[in-house]
Amino acid sequence: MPSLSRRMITGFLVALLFASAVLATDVTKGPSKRCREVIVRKEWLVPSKLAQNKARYIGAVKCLQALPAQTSFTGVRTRFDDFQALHVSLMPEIHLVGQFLPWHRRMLQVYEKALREECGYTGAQPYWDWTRDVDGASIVAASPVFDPVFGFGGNGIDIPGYAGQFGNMSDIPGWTGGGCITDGPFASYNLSIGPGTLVTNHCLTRSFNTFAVAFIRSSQVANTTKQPNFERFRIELEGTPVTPTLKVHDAGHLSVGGEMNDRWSSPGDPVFYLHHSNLDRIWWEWQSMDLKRRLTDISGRTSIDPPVVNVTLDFKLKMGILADLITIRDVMDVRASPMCYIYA
Ligand SMILES: *[C@@H]1O[C@H](CO)[C@@H](O)[C@H](O)[C@H]1NC(C)=O
Ligand SMILES: *[C@@H]1O[C@H](CO)[C@@H](O)[C@H](O)[C@H]1NC(C)=O
Ligand SMILES: *[C@@H]1O[C@H](CO)[C@@H](O)[C@H](O)[C@H]1NC(C)=O
Ligand SMILES: *[C@@H]1O[C@H](CO)[C@@H](O)[C@H](O)[C@H]1NC(C)=O
Ligand SMILES: [Cu+2]
Repeated sequence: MPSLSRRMITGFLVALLFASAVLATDVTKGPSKRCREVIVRKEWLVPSKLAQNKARYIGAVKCLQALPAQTSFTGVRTRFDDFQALHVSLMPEIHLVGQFLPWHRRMLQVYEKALREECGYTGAQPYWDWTRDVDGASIVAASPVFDPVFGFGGNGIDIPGYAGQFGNMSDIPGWTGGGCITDGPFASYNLSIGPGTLVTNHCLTRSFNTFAVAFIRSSQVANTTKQPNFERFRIELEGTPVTPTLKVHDAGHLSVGGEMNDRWSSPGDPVFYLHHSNLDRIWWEWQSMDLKRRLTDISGRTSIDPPVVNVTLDFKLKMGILADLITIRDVMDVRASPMCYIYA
């Protein structure tokens, strides 16, 4: 009966609106947390009609690569380099620790803000849902993310015997490419930060890996989001300093390889921001399953080396001169200020 089902739907919608209103007042904690605008982060793979949006995003990244640096990190030339150098400078204290996900959430939001406020970009940071590309494939090469025209360009040229960008990773099989990328909008942009902690003028390299893709499939993501608390969730997503198997964070970096596989200088590949946005989305998705608990659930040690100090919501997320010093508490709810975005 159409009228009955319409009434049921209306009732359901009213209940939903009521629930979200309650939720909103619950989490925004007063006017200071309210956003002027909440932007919607979308997946890169969304097809053709967004070609123009893709071009706008890439145009904005190229704009950051043309603006002068503001930080005083050694070797920085551009605004794009500022973010890469910040990541290099903090590398040992933002990975395999409790602040890993909060810190990268903040970094992405500051990068997104720079694209919008300094480069006229009006959209949101896109994300790369790798599961769509690799559930039925054993290399990321066919992904729209690596399209030479509407994406970030493809694999690096073949270097015989290549085994990872920085350090010897010949224990991991499946490397292809390894050299400079030759197509796409970033083939002509040389990086000055990296590899590792070095400052060298070098091209953007990639080395698509056929082994690592097995660890960024839907089954791995599902295993991550089913974890009951943040401690198990973050370990399932990032691993521990001694991880028996690859987890989605590392596996995403490895699947692209080259600069992306460099734990220090990986933000030199613009795809870094799409990969990390997807990890951030998975965290938000996991938080959304139980907001009551998970908007405040944080754990993990603050440093790999002893003494063991655990993170709390008051832990500060360093951004150098790139942004104000805020705490983990300030990034827990992506819908509230200063984050102000959601995922679609
Ligand atoms: C990398 O390590 C493997 C063994 O783990 C070794 O056989 C190889 O010679 C090393 N390559 C380089 C360039 O150090
Ligand atoms: C870019 O770096 C590569 C080495 O990775 C070098 O061969 C090339 O000359 C550089 N290009 C410019 C314009 O500096
Ligand atoms: C799934 O997560 C559990 C931890 O809860 C872990 O022991 C297991 O190795 C994971 N499985 C896969 C396929 O990653
Ligand atoms: C840190 O947290 C872990 C659980 O996540 C706990 O077992 C440990 O006792 C805590 N250590 C300190 C020093 O608080
Ligand atoms: Cu990182």
